[in-house]
Amino acid sequence: MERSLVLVKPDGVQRGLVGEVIARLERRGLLLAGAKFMQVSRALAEEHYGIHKGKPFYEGLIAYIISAPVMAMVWEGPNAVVAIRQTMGATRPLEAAPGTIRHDFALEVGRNLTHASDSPENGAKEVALWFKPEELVSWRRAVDPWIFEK
Ligand code: D4T
Repeated sequence: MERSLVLVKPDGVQRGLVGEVIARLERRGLLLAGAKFMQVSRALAEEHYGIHKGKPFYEGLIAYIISAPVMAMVWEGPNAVVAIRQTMGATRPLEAAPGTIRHDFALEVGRNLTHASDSPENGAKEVALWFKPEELVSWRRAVDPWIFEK
């Protein structure tokens, strides 16, 4: 089953939106496989956002993600990466579709509330970067056959 790292970033935590994000992912039918409330170190932030190093927004992005605690989670399901990014909405909140988290709760790209992995490969990489294997729970819900076709 495909996995994605999901972060409720510091702005989402400060604004009391952790429950809202979890509720929307649960309601969609996705399965929670891990969660931890944590302060992100600069080292982890730099590794996670390594691809953006040198870009004009890089320093601000690192400062933002380490500014206060985040809720880090792993969610899984069929095509979880695409499904979760759809629930989050476009990176720039003004381009996010109505009904998505970023449309409904955000205005600026530098305060866009959440992170979600952008490919299954990056999902696996990011889950391994943020979580130890023993922090992940492999389980199934009784309702899964009513949500997952296979
Ligand atoms: P994250 O990684 O936060 O889920 O964002 P996305 O996957 O949706 O988008 P991204 O990797 O292109 O950008 C990472 C992060 O950088 C911030 N950002 C991005 C910014 O502050 N200014 C910008 O111009 C861009 C492109 C927002 C998300």
